Amino acid sequence: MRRLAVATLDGNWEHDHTVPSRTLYPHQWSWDSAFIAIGLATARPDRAWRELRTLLAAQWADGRVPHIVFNPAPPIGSYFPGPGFWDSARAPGAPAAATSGIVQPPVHALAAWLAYRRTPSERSRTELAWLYPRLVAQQRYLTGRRDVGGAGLACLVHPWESGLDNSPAWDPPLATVPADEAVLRAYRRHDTAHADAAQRPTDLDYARYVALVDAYRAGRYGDDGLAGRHPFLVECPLFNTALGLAEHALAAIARAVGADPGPHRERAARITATLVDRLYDPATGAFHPRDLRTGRLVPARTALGLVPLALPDLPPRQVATVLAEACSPRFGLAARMDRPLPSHDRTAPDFEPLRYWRGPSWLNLDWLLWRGLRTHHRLDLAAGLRASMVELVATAGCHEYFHPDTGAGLGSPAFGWTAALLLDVLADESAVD
Ligand code: 2M8
Repeated sequence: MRRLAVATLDGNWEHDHTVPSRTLYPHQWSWDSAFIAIGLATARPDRAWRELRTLLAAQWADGRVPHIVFNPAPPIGSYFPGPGFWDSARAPGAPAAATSGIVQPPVHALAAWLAYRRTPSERSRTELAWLYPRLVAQQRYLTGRRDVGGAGLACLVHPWESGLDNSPAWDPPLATVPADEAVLRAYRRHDTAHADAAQRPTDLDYARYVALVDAYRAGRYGDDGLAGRHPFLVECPLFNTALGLAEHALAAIARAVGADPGPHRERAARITATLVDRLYDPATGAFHPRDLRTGRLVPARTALGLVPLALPDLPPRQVATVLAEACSPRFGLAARMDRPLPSHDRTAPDFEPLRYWRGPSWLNLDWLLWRGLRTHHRLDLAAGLRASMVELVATAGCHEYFHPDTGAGLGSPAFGWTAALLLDVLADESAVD
């Protein structure tokens, strides 16, 4: 399995970064690269650092790390929306490379720290020292310009920023985004040429995704006054968990590079407390996104609501209730799992076992939860989830996602983070960080 995973990453390596998939995603994606670096550190450490360096070299002047860095090599039109649509060159503070204008969950500081822990050499320390101020600037952007709600959490302006593009969590806030399907007719989706349309977001979803990019791009990706004008503004539990994990990782990185870890520890504690205060629902015992345009929590019970378990300072009450939710028939977490963990409540009427983030199992969600289970000393459940991850890849290969009942492979067949995170769990059975 290790050989298969390394071969998958080698096959997706593209001179200075790894593509998530040769067919579906022929550029560099932000959170994919972080997960991929974690796996590369176990097998190709030089590439792990190169991966993160390439991504962070495309950071904007305001600190944002773009969700896509476009590789000029693939033919124009090989991915939609491509560099022409994003038109980042006209935005103030954009880097020389063509990029998108939005972000993804900030799992990069954690990735850098884990890569360093795997290969704690002098070279790694130099890389860590190069990354440190850039990772700090990324946090500053997210907790500053993106704190639309004013409480200290980052706000998302597009479902793509969550990484869980078409999660049912985004249905209510998306419903009010004007969807002009004529816009889509002017462009052409490419994903459905490479993957079964039944496993991808719908055309209506895409029409809204495009409308949201249009709206953000019209303001040249500026964040001033978003509250009054932008049609999609949400605080996401997964994204903000990553934000908190990043401060924990930055505290460790600061120690390693001779900087002060204190401010990072304080920020980490603040983010966890605010997450509990704003996104926890005692009625469900889980976390939910907050729609800033209505002020309300989104009721859907998706895997997003379990991810705060990854925070080491999550209070015991939330740890207990999130575990109860994860172990309920909705998600079926167990020391011996009879089915993979789904991305959405499998008892919900809108659960769709084939469609992308509306039901299928994903290794990055498993991995985040697996880390949380170890952090909170639930080694029995961590072992069950790990076994489920290994079995998925053993049976179906390094697929992008998996059928949550049968484990059959879905989406792209040679997917970067599936390979990378598998390498991490294979290399690391018992350590608690
Ligand atoms: C998916 O998102 C892209 C848009 O960013 C797409 O559907 O074209 C998501 O699964 C996202 O989480 C992931 O980073 C990206 C590349 O793997 O693909």
